[in-house]
Amino acid sequence: MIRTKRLGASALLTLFWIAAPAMAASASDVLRVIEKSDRNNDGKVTRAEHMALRKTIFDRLDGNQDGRVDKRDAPSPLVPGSARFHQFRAFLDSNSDGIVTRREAINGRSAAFDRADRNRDGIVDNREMAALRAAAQRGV
Ligand SMILES: [Ca+2]
Ligand SMILES: [Ca+2]
Ligand SMILES: [Ca+2]
Repeated sequence: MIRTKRLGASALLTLFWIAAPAMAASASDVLRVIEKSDRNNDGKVTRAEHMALRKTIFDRLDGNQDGRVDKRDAPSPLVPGSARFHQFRAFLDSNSDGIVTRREAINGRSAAFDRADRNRDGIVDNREMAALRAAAQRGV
Protein backbone atom coordinates (compact mmCIF):
# COMPACT_ATOMS: atom_id res chain seq x y z
CA MET A 1 0.00 0.00 0.00
CA ILE A 2 2.80 2.41 0.88
CA ARG A 3 4.58 1.72 -2.39
CA THR A 4 1.42 2.23 -4.38
CA LYS A 5 0.79 5.62 -2.82
CA ARG A 6 3.91 6.88 -4.51
CA LEU A 7 2.50 6.04 -7.93
CA GLY A 8 0.98 8.98 -9.73
CA ALA A 9 -2.53 8.68 -11.05
CA SER A 10 -1.36 8.42 -14.62
CA ALA A 11 1.03 5.59 -13.76
CA LEU A 12 -1.81 3.79 -12.04
CA LEU A 13 -4.08 4.10 -14.98
CA THR A 14 -1.45 3.24 -17.52
CA LEU A 15 -1.43 -0.21 -16.00
CA PHE A 16 -4.92 -0.95 -17.14
CA TRP A 17 -5.08 0.08 -20.74
CA ILE A 18 -1.47 -0.01 -21.64
CA ALA A 19 -1.16 -1.25 -25.23
CA ALA A 20 -4.91 -1.02 -25.64
CA PRO A 21 -5.62 -0.94 -29.36
CA ALA A 22 -6.08 2.82 -29.44
CA MET A 23 -2.95 3.58 -27.43
CA ALA A 24 0.22 1.79 -28.41
CA ALA A 25 2.32 1.85 -25.25
CA SER A 26 6.05 2.36 -25.30
CA ALA A 27 8.38 -0.32 -23.97
CA SER A 28 9.34 2.01 -21.13
CA ASP A 29 5.69 2.24 -20.00
CA VAL A 30 5.44 -1.54 -20.04
CA LEU A 31 8.73 -1.80 -18.14
CA ARG A 32 7.51 0.63 -15.49
CA VAL A 33 4.37 -1.39 -14.89
CA ILE A 34 6.17 -4.71 -14.79
CA GLU A 35 8.84 -3.42 -12.41
CA LYS A 36 6.14 -2.09 -10.08
CA SER A 37 4.56 -5.52 -10.11
CA ASP A 38 7.67 -7.20 -8.69
CA ARG A 39 6.59 -7.24 -5.07
CA ASN A 40 9.21 -9.60 -3.73
CA ASN A 41 12.00 -7.82 -5.65
CA ASP A 42 13.48 -10.97 -7.13
CA GLY A 43 13.74 -9.45 -10.59
CA LYS A 44 10.97 -11.68 -11.98
CA VAL A 45 7.27 -11.04 -12.15
CA THR A 46 4.68 -13.77 -11.94
CA ARG A 47 1.16 -13.29 -13.20
CA ALA A 48 0.01 -13.52 -9.56
CA GLU A 49 2.26 -10.60 -8.58
CA HIS A 50 0.92 -8.56 -11.47
CA MET A 51 -2.67 -9.36 -10.46
CA ALA A 52 -1.94 -8.32 -6.86
CA LEU A 53 -0.84 -4.89 -8.09
CA ARG A 54 -3.99 -4.56 -10.16
CA LYS A 55 -6.06 -5.39 -7.10
CA THR A 56 -4.37 -2.63 -5.08
CA ILE A 57 -4.88 -0.13 -7.87
CA PHE A 58 -8.50 -1.07 -8.31
CA ASP A 59 -9.08 -0.42 -4.61
CA ARG A 60 -7.69 3.09 -5.04
CA LEU A 61 -9.98 3.79 -7.97
CA ASP A 62 -12.97 2.41 -6.10
CA GLY A 63 -13.42 5.49 -3.91
CA ASN A 64 -16.58 4.32 -2.12
CA GLN A 65 -15.27 0.74 -1.71
CA ASP A 66 -18.31 -1.02 -3.09
CA GLY A 67 -16.33 -3.32 -5.38
CA ARG A 68 -17.17 -1.48 -8.60
CA VAL A 69 -15.74 1.52 -10.37
CA ASP A 70 -18.40 3.78 -11.77
CA LYS A 71 -19.41 7.44 -11.72
CA ARG A 72 -20.16 7.43 -7.99
CA ASP A 73 -16.49 7.06 -7.11
CA ALA A 74 -15.48 10.73 -7.09
CA PRO A 75 -13.06 11.89 -5.93
CA SER A 76 -10.90 9.33 -7.64
CA PRO A 77 -7.91 9.46 -10.02
CA LEU A 78 -10.49 8.56 -12.65
CA VAL A 79 -12.71 11.55 -13.26
CA PRO A 80 -16.18 10.36 -14.28
CA GLY A 81 -17.01 11.37 -17.83
CA SER A 82 -13.37 12.03 -18.72
CA ALA A 83 -11.72 10.42 -21.73
CA ARG A 84 -9.69 8.26 -19.38
CA PHE A 85 -12.76 7.02 -17.62
CA HIS A 86 -14.27 5.99 -20.96
CA GLN A 87 -11.06 4.26 -22.01
CA PHE A 88 -10.84 2.42 -18.73
CA ARG A 89 -14.39 1.23 -19.12
CA ALA A 90 -14.05 0.32 -22.77
CA PHE A 91 -11.01 -1.77 -21.95
CA LEU A 92 -12.29 -3.64 -18.91
CA ASP A 93 -16.07 -3.68 -18.83
CA SER A 94 -16.42 -7.22 -20.20
CA ASN A 95 -20.20 -7.40 -20.01
CA SER A 96 -20.74 -3.77 -21.14
CA ASP A 97 -23.04 -2.80 -18.29
CA GLY A 98 -21.24 0.50 -17.68
CA ILE A 99 -19.62 -0.67 -14.46
CA VAL A 100 -16.17 -2.14 -13.97
CA THR A 101 -16.30 -4.64 -11.15
CA ARG A 102 -13.33 -5.78 -9.11
CA ARG A 103 -13.45 -9.14 -10.86
CA GLU A 104 -13.44 -7.56 -14.31
CA ALA A 105 -10.55 -5.26 -13.43
CA ILE A 106 -8.38 -7.96 -11.93
CA ASN A 107 -9.10 -10.74 -14.38
CA GLY A 108 -9.48 -8.54 -17.41
CA ARG A 109 -7.06 -8.06 -20.24
CA SER A 110 -3.48 -7.56 -19.24
CA ALA A 111 -1.73 -6.15 -22.24
CA ALA A 112 1.44 -5.09 -20.40
CA PHE A 113 2.03 -8.47 -18.84
CA ASP A 114 1.24 -10.32 -22.05
CA ARG A 115 3.66 -8.17 -23.95
CA ALA A 116 6.47 -8.71 -21.42
CA ASP A 117 5.88 -12.47 -21.06
CA ARG A 118 7.04 -13.37 -24.51
CA ASN A 119 6.97 -17.15 -24.16
CA ARG A 120 3.59 -17.06 -22.39
CA ASP A 121 4.61 -19.20 -19.43
CA GLY A 122 3.07 -16.86 -16.84
CA ILE A 123 6.37 -15.42 -15.58
CA VAL A 124 8.37 -12.46 -16.79
CA ASP A 125 11.79 -13.96 -16.12
CA ASN A 126 15.26 -12.39 -16.09
CA ARG A 127 15.74 -12.77 -19.83
CA GLU A 128 12.36 -11.32 -20.67
CA MET A 129 13.00 -8.46 -18.25
CA ALA A 130 16.37 -7.79 -19.92
CA ALA A 131 14.70 -7.78 -23.34
CA LEU A 132 12.16 -5.28 -22.08
CA ARG A 133 14.88 -3.02 -20.62
CA ALA A 134 16.79 -3.15 -23.90
CA ALA A 135 13.66 -2.21 -25.84
CA ALA A 136 12.96 0.64 -23.40
CA GLN A 137 16.50 1.95 -23.85
CA ARG A 138 16.12 1.87 -27.60
CA GLY A 139 12.95 3.89 -27.12
CA VAL A 140 10.70 1.38 -28.84
CA1 LIG B 1 8.72 -11.18 -8.28
CA1 LIG C 1 -17.24 2.21 -6.30
CA1 LIG D 1 7.93 -15.90 -19.61
